[in-house]
Amino acid sequence: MSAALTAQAAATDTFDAIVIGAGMSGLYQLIRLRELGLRTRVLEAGTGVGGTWYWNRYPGCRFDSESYSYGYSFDPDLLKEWNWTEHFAPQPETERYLNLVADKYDLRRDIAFGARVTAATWDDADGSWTVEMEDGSRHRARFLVTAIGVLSTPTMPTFPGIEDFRGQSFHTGRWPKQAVDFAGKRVAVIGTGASGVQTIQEVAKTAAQLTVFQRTPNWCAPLHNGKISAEEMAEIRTRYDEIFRRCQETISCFLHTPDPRNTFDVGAEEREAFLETLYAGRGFGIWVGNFKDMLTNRAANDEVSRFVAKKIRERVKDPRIAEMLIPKNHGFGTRRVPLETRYYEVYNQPNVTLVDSKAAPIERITPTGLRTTEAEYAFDIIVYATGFDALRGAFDRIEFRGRDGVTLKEKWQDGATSLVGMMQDGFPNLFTLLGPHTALGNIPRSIEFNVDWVTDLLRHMQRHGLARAEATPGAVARWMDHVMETARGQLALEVDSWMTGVNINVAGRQQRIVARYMGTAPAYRAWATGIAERGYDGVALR
Ligand code: N01
Repeated sequence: MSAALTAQAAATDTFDAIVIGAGMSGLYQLIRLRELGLRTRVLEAGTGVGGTWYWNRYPGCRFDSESYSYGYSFDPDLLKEWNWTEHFAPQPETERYLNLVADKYDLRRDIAFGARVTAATWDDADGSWTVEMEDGSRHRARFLVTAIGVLSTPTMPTFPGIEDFRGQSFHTGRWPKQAVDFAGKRVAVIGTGASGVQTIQEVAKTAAQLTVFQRTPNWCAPLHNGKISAEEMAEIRTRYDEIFRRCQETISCFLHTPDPRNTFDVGAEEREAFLETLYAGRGFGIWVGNFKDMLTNRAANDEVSRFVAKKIRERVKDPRIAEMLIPKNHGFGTRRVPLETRYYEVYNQPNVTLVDSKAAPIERITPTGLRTTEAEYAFDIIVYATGFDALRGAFDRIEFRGRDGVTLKEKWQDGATSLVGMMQDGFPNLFTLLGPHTALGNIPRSIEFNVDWVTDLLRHMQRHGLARAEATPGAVARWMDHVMETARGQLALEVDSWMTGVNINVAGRQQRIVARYMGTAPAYRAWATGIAERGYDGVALR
């Protein structure tokens, strides 16, 4: 290790590296930093490891990626040891899996739990970050890695009266550890994104009455989950190399990737048969494995929307409810497609009511329920499935102050910028693992790549006795031009969603922007790898 990296390691609150967050990226980053011999501290706001899979314990929460494509790929022993029990694992299983990883690598000894970071300030004279905690304590480190997630800052509606409600209320992204009993209860679910859909189909099984407040319907598609038998798991294990290779080749690291044909390359009958196959298939096939022009060609997109609308009409008995559930303001796949298990059939149950909260907006939460512009409702439990301040919300909650005294929030006032989502000019030695404009998709695959990229850069610095790394403004500008270029012509940009940076509940998040990298994961990796291969071209090192 270079002298530059060891000089600070003596004081108890001083580390070589600090990682914020002990979710999937933070845990893997800790493992890699230890390999470099760096004294590392992970600061985690929760009381356990798991990040997304620690906080989101709402009923029905599970993967939408095939389990065996989602787990870590870096450790052959872990792959041998761990058995997935369902094609799309439920949250408790994933939380157990991440705890096993923490145990196996003895990670907890380097993690501070219940440790919420409020600020991080770069000291240019000293070449280190000072990290401030909610309890007033401070830590210092030469390197700061954010592993704070993409969808980790829950947002509540701005309705008045939320505090006055006398029943129980929960946000899906901050679900309590103790089980919530819905049996015999009058339950409201507000929000019908991926979290709402998973919650609704589960709560409908036991609630006396479930009232769903839907402002914008989403296009949902069947998950087709199933148990994995011991024999099947043994067979999957023999294919891990092939599975992870496939994830490296596909556009967003899922097992699915677009069909090479355009929608109208084939006749109507063949097209319908293809869509039927996708609809009957597991996971994201119908979204990510559809005709390759489905998300850029309006007529092609209309074809798929028409097909899925037909399915909704077949599945929902009451034609009026079916029409309420069919999106009219956006085409299929232009927002994140929630995957479901008998979601539409829920609306055939006598205990379930769907309310159009665009036609009759919620005016306020009352002590006994809520009031819309048209009616008053009484509830025992209100579930807020109202989403997250996605992508940059977690960054805004921490005051990162860089080399020139400017905060990241100020720097990003007109939109976030970065070098491959992982580095910022003006913020030396700050590595933002799932920062804005990294490749998302099947996220653990992106996490492993990004962590390895940061680790390789730090190794390069060790080898060459370097203490500082900072993206150059020119490299950031070139990357951002590429980000904008890949977004051109995408129908998703015409729709409000977290993917276009819109959140009605957060000030300043009303305008659609290019909020994420919209190119392919292989193109993303090629760009980042190119930087490394050219000796960290675009990164000022000294
Ligand atoms: O959040 P969302 P989410 N009044 O933003 C409504 C990932 N995820 O937590 O669409 C009334 O999608 C809002 O309405 P509208 C996945 O990437 C993954 O469900 O804005 N309604 C919308 O219906 C997903 O995309 C998995 O009109 C209000 C809902 O709340 C992302 O997380 C599982 C409202 C928010 O939907 C976010 O999903 C779950 C208001 N004031 C989530 N404010 C898996 O992989 C918001 N809404 C399994």
